[in-house]
Amino acid sequence: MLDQNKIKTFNKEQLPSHKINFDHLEERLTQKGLDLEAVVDQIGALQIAVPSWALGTGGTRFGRFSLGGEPSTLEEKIKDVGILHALNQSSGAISLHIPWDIPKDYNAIKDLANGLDIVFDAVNSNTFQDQAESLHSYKFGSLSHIDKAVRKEAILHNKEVINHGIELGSKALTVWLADGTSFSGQHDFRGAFQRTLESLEEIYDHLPSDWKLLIEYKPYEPNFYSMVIPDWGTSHLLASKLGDQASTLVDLGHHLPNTNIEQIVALLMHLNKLGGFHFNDSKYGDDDLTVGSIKPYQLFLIFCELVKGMRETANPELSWMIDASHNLKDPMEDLLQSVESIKIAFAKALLVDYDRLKVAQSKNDVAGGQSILQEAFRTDVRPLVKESIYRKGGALDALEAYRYFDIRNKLISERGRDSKSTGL
Ligand code: AFD
Ligand code: MN
Ligand code: MN
Repeated sequence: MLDQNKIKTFNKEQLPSHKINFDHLEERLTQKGLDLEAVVDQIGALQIAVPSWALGTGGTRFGRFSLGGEPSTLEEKIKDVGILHALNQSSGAISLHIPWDIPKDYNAIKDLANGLDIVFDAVNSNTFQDQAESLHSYKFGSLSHIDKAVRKEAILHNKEVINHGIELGSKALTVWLADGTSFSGQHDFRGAFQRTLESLEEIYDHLPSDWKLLIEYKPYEPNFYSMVIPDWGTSHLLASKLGDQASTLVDLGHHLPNTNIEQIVALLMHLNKLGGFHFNDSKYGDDDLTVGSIKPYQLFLIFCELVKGMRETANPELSWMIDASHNLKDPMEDLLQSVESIKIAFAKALLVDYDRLKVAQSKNDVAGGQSILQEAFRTDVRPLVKESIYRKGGALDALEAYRYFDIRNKLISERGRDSKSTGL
């Protein structure tokens, strides 16, 4: 549907001179001893995994308004990520959700992804919905369930998810548990924690030696009184008890209002236990809104901790993934906006003069420290992001190009107005 020549034609119309103007930045970067080429390369190298479940309309418990042309097979999902990646050259990975995305033919799926320059990031298990072949119900939990038989089934499911991932070249399993309670007295907190730990130990033992186990946390929903893994501390405690291959996954929407997420990111990196992200944004809860659309300064501060952490800690390679649910926007447009927000926050964080910041902190120069950060945040880095994508053959304006090529209508004519994606 999209090839580099078509994108080149689009770019030529957008920018006949083929020269993106970032003179104002060049001088500033040089002043700060930053090499423009290196900054552009770093921005270009950042690849953000697209969640397979977010390529369709997510819906809420109050309804779902599909817009048609949605991918209803794994092949179609991979093709959609291929379109995004052709446009922004920054979505070179997909995160699958099992059993929604079980390949029928691993080699065919790998060839399809490979042909689109896409790799498989973390695979996600699902013990929050009863599966067709489920002998038991996950209604009262899974890895923490009081009934050993249910726990065994949930453990087996996670091992199967790892096996699917191994076939596809994935190197990480993300475990998010819906386990918890909605009423006091429903279960014993310590017993539920211990059962969860022991279940995770069995899953951990099944991990290949080059895999990661990413343990996600969430303070509420679908349970509303307690969750078995409610916060970063519990996730970190489990990851520490399990071993070096286990770490914490930070989903930006999984914090109570006003939580200082950048501090959590800093501490997890200090402990070499930050495994990766599910990027989104929220106003009130796990709203799964477009990352950077509500709190762009928070996203920038998170990236400042990431840039420092990647330079100063031994934290392992991160999994950069989006996790959002689109109800009002075209999912593909939302994902293009998400990736752009992430790249802009990262580019701004690269511009911060961390040496000067350290000096300000050593003198308790509060205003000085704040202005160093805000000066970078207030810099328009879009030309750098555009250049990093343009050099790799992407579109100068991915969202504009998506509309210019009328992709949604092409998908609707190909797949029909009623095609619905599986998943959340
Ligand atoms: C829901 C959960 C959690 C999980 C995702 C995919 O809140 O974020 O990572 O589904 O399973 O959003
Ligand atoms: Mn998530
Ligand atoms: Mn979530």
